[in-house]
Amino acid sequence: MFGLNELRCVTYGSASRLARTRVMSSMASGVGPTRKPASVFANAQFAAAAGTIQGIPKLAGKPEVIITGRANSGKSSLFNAVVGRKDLFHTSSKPGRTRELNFYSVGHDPGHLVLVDAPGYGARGRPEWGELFDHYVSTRKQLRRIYILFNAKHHLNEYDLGMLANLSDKLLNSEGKQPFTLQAIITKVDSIPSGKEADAIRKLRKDIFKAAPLCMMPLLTSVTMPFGVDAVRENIMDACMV
Ligand SMILES: Nc1nc2c(ncn2[C@@H]2O[C@H](COP(=O)(O)OP(=O)(O)O)[C@@H](O)[C@H]2O)c(=O)[nH]1
Ligand SMILES: [Mg+2]
Repeated sequence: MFGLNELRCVTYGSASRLARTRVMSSMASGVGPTRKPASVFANAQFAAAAGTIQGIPKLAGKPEVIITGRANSGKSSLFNAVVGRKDLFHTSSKPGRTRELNFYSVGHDPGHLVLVDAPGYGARGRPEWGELFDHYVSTRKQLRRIYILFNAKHHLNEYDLGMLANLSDKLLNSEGKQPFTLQAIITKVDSIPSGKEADAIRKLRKDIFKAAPLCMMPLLTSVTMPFGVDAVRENIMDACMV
């Protein structure tokens, strides 16, 4: 086992920095204390699924974030942890189970924001899932942030590098504006062999930065410990300005 302090050390203290940023920005805008994550993420519910480009639902235009990553990187598990549920998002030890974009509204009606779970990419992915994801990312007006997940136990592979390059290309639109931001998350940090945590995380962080310098510094998570889930909640709230 390894200590939480060691992990905090390698995150550059991102959780506390985020909390501080939130306090400072709420003071700057004069709006007073922001909402509590527990109330924002309460009452999550399935809203719609899209297996084709034509099927992408309009919904009410609430801010959205989407999660991507290789199959099995922990996407659905992390969203379950964020909303405090065990099985709202379908998890599986077998890759390739999510075949559609799944939209979940979060918060009491009409909801604060929408979480979008996506099929994994990689050797077991399918070209039509990639087209669906690409179309959504290129056209969705309410998209605020993309979360790209990396399993702490793996090195980046050609699919990860391809996705980071693809998303980097989309970070600036034809008018030179940035329609959304890109945030990396290193998942399953509990599964790094003891004593190798700092090296493994440092290497992944360096490789992500090399591939996509505009991608934000990875957050670290484990849903089994659990670790880092609050920081992800705060991060989503910042992205959606909730
Ligand atoms: N040890 C560990 N296992 C995890 C963690 N997150 C997810 N898993 C497991 O990894 C597998 C794939 O998770 P899932 O969320 O379905 O991945 P997805 O395909 O990216 O949506 C499941 O067996 C999960 O129980 C974590 O933080 N630590
Ligand atoms: Mg999944």
